[in-house]
Amino acid sequence: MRTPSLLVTRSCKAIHRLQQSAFASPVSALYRHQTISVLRNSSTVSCKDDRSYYITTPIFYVNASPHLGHLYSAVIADCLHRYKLLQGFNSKFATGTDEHGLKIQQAAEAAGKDPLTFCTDVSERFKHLFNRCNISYTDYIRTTEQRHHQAVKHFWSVLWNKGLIYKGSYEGWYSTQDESFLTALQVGDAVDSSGNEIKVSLESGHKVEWMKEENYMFRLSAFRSQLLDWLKGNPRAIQPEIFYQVVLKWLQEDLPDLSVSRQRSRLQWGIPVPGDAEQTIYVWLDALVNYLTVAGYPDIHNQWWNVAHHIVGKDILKFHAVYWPAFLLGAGLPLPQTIYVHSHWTVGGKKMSKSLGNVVDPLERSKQFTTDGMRYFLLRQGVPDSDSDYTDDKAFKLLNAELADSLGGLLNRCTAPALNPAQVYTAFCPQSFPSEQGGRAVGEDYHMLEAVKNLPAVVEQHYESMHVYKALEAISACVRQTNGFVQRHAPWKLERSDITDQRWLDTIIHVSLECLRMYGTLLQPVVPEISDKLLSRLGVQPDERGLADVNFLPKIRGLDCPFEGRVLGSDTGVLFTRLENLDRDKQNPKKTKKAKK
Ligand code: ME8
Repeated sequence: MRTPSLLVTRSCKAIHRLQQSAFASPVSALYRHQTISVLRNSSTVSCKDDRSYYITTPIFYVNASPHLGHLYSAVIADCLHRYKLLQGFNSKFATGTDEHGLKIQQAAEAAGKDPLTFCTDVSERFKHLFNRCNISYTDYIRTTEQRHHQAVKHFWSVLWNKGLIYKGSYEGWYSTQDESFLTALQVGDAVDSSGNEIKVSLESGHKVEWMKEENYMFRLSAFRSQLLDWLKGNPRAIQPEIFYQVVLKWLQEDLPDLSVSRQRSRLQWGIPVPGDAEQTIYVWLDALVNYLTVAGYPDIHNQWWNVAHHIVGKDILKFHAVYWPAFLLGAGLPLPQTIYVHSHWTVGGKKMSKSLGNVVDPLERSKQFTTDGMRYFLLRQGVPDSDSDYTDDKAFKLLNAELADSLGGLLNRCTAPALNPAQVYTAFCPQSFPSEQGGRAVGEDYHMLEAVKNLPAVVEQHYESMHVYKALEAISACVRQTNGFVQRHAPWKLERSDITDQRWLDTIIHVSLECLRMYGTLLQPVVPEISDKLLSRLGVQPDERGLADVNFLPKIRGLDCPFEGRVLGSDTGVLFTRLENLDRDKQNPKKTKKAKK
């Protein structure tokens, strides 16, 4: 029988060979992707060069300022990126702006600016928001950059040389707002704000116009069965499952060829079709290639392209789960590992939009709730499978309850000079809290330890499937349990002059500090500043904060605890200051006063 390590080495070599090989046909590209997936899944230990990870957000249109939904996608991606770094991966994280197309051309005209100046201004606003919210991207791509033009032109030429693009004519509906072509079945009647009858996209509600043009078409119809094979062979390629099912359904319907250029006379703001200056490349083909540009395409790009994961909103699922994989198959490139789809933030049950005037400004809110507060709220309340409704009140309540009271309260208790006058990571006493019951700890305490010990595995599973809210729910439940543990044993009532009581008090604090160390470590991807403050206060050094360093409560297993006896960090500041909801307090002064008592 072959040993597992031999199998792994062989699988790794085979994956490497497949990744390096050049493929000519769409079928072989699909075969390569599937074979790599099978080999990866068959390896019990990850290959060395598997320690790379590449995560992307959509690149955002610069026709308007960023809103809460844009920040949400960026925060999810940032959280996964930071989590992968904690796991010891070499992670690349890209975000940026989508700057070509009719929509941008018109927005620049309306603003009376030349398109590039207009794009630069708005792109800078996105960058400012992301920097302010600790979005730790490693690459910020703008589609107006030279490196991207080169990648798009090269990509187009590959498809053209394979006979996958042909000159034809398109006649049908087009939505400039969505930069998308629609069939008659996707269009309905509506009335605009001036009372005129118009046609709109049934999916987005945006206005559509009839368009008839000579342009270039991509043979999308030729890829239907390969796309189906890909999805059937990779049921976790699109997550969550409901969106996977949506895509399967689309692929069972008609899949007409796709127009991939516009006449230059109508659209100047874009990349010209190589060899035909009368045509401009369709903005979605241009935009999707950004993921390759960042990976290094057309030069060496395998290291990143083979481990690519996309985060997208449900509004752009078809572009990412149908068009993009078809383009990639056509170009003989591997398909993304995962497309993580999230639903939308609504306000008053409606999708945020400028015309409805219900856009939530993420910059203003991140000042109000703090950066980490905003990040925590989005990830704790945002559910990928269904839309979440935003209200300020929800944010106030959640952040005060979970960050200020529960987590902050626990830290306060364990570090309060009254209970911990020496300001140290107190000692654990095995007689008070033996590994089996028999000391002063009770059954519920052992349950709590079990839950905290299992937390890294639970959190990992939820982070990996983009269910960050479930990871945070699990952490929050453990924090409550730890508070319950302290409350149950009321260390402030113990008799300090009694040596056994003093040892038990130190043990209660030691256990609670160990729990806090666990929470601080696991929360780093979500609330980096709060985690840093928490871990620093516990005296945990920056090189002791990886997932591999967690090693929860070793003393109960008779092992040394490197933290025991250490002096606590000197910053005694509040972990998360309670937020005052001034608007609500103004409306309900009595209620607020009472609540404060
Ligand atoms: O579609 N809730 O850009 P875009 C949650 N340029 N997320 C939201 C949201 C909401 N209400 N509104 C927007 C484009 N988003 C293209 C993408 S990628 C190659 C090109 C997020 O500025 C969500 O991720 O319209 C959505 O898919 C994306 O912003 C759309 O941003």
